[in-house]
Order: sequence, then C-alpha cells, then structure tokens
Amino acid sequence: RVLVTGSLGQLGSGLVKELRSMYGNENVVASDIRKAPEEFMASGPFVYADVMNYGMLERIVVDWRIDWVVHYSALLSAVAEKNMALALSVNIAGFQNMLELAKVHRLRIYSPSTIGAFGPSTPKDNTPDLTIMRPNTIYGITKLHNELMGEYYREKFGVDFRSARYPGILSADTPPGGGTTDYAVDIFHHAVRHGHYDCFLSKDTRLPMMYLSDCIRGTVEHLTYPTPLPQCVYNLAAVSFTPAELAKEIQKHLPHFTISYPDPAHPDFRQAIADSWPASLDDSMARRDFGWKEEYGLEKMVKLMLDKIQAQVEAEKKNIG
Ligand code: VAH
Repeated sequence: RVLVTGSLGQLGSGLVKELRSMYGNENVVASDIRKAPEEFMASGPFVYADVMNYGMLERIVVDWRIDWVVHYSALLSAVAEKNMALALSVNIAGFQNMLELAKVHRLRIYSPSTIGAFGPSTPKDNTPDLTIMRPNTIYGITKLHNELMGEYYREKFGVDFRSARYPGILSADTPPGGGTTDYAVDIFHHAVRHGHYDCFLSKDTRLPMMYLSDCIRGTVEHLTYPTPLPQCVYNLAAVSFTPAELAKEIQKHLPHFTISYPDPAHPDFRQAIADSWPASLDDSMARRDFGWKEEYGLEKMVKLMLDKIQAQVEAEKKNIG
C-alpha cells in the first residue's frame, strides 16, 4: 500500500486520485491533519497523521501494511518564512520521522524538494541538478536539508529515497498552499471573476512553472520507476514565465483583463524569495534517467486553467441560482 501525507494540500488530492486509479482505492491511504471533504472520504482510506508524531506514523505504517510513502506534508515558502518554528518542526522533524520509518520498515519514500532549495548564489538560468545551493529561506533550507538526509539514508542504509525539485505548480481545482508562486494560480481566479489582478511579484520575475497534471505524472513516473536510479534528487521542469508573459497570454482569451504590480520601492516580502530562486531549470537528467517530458506549455496551460475556472464560476452561479 501507499501512504500519502499532506493529502489535502494543492498536490496531494490529485496524486491520491492518480495512484488510486492505478492501484485501487483501498491500496492508497490518504492522510492529513484536517478533516477531508465527504467525496474524498468516500473514495478510499483516509487517516489522521501528525507527521511530528513518530509513534502515530509507525502505527499507520504497520496497521495499513504500507510499502511506499509519498511525503507531501510541509509548510511552503511564504508560510514557512512567517512560521519558522512550525516550519522547522514539520519540514525537518516531520520528514526525519518518515525517513527513519522508511529505514526501519524498508519503505520506498518519495518526498519532493523545490526550486526553493537553490539560492541567490546559484546560477539562475538553466540551473543544473548539481550546483551551488545556499538557500536563504526557511523553506529552501529545510528542503535542502531533507535532500541531503535522504541521500545519506540511501547511501548508508539502502533506503530507496526519491525526490524531485518541483517548480511552481498551477492547479485549477485545488488552492495553492501559501507559496511564492501562488500568484500564477490566483491570477486566473481574479481574471475570470474580476477582470483584474494585483500581482504581488514584479512583472519581470521569471520562475519555473508546471501544470498540476504534469507534476503528478512526473511524480508517479519517478515513484514507480522499477529499478534504482543514478540520482536520488532530480530537477523537474516544464516552462518558465514572468507575470507579464502570463498576463499577456491570458489577455489572448480575456482581452479586457488588466494587471497591476507592486511599487518597486515597496516590494512584497515574497519578491525577495522569488529573486533568490532560478529563472529556469535544466532537467535533462530526469529526461535521461526516467523519461520525463512535460505535456503542458504556457499556451495550453492558460487555456486549460481558464476553461476550468470559467466552468467553476458557471457551476457556482447555477448553485446560487
Ligand atoms: C512555493 N509553490 O511557492 C511552492 C513551491 C517552487 C515553489 O515550492 O513555495
């Protein structure tokens, strides 16, 4: 069986659905620390899992006969910067608990890293898997720590640890979880519902991004790869764009959409986080080792996001009507 922690976050529910379609509902145990919506509960096992409670996690691993773990529980960049103590507990101690359980119970463990694991001294363009990594955000520091601990456990204890550095993820059906790339999701809801978006990043902030279904497919391809891979951690990329480029693409569909940017003299706190991250990634190793290839470029992603959110708005109107 597979255990997914952080199942109710931006990425977890989509991953649980995909794994359940592959292995059957009963073989994918979803978990989080808050109540799941009814349809989620009806689709398969869901348990409360506080990743800071080793005994509770071990109980789940034993009772449910878990073989693989996808560990998604984490505080993302913006939230972590504002809640350092909780971020260190969840992101480091929580991950360490799961990594130790993977060693004790011989579990395969997949836990994503992030472009946030790079820092301001990392080469910004076409950033390779192996390079300078001096992140200066709590989120990036915790994720780099986890990368190194996962590699150590594979080297020293033979734990099958797998990880990929996710870019910003665009999703229409699940809200983002308090990150710096969230603007790329919020913009669509504002464009469809209000025709305007006050962007919290400057217009030329170029960041690596990916559509949700590409992320889930890339994760599953990596998680299920049948033989040990040369690396534990891989960059995973699809497309890089700036808020201005994204707005221009949206305006092809919504010509009256307008956007504003912060006063450069008073930047949003997330600007410094975004400025410390790469503008684009080299993910050639993932393409070489497990055949990674994105399916969604900017045009396709924008059309799909707008179509999905416009359908949501129509459905909401019907429910109200
Ligand atoms: C964040 N969406 O902004 C997350 C992600 C690469 C960014 O880790 O923190």
